Amino acid sequence: MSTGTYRDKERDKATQMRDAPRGETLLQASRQKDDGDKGGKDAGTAVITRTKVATKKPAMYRVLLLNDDYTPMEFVTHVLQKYFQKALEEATRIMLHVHQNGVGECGIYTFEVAETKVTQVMDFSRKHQQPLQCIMEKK
Ligand code: TYC
Repeated sequence: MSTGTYRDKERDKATQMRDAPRGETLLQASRQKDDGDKGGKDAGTAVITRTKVATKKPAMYRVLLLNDDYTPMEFVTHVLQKYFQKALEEATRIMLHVHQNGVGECGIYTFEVAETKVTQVMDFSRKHQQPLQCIMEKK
């Protein structure tokens, strides 16, 4: 059950989207055709149901690394390679961007993938006693 935090609500939404039926009824038209004086009970009754497949792009989230004065540069590039599938050159570029600007983007993902990455990086940093911070924000 949701405890009502922003994070819980976003997770509920993501789950609902995943489990929602794919079709959505847009029009249900029922037409009573005049059957003149023939007196037929249900003669000329038509039910037309048109169904449109409702496709909706999922909300996307940026995963960001924050700079600090303590975490070694090599640790950050390792994190970018291990959890964000970056090659060493790209990992180094992102790490230096964070080092110089205070914050930088590691990738853009759906809510549940972004949340998993943040948790993985935070757990890994804590395990290695580094203060590195990883956050997510809605695009
Ligand atoms: N500023 C850190 C240093 O000089 C390196 C660093 C880069 C730390 C990026 C965190 O997200 C970070 N050792």
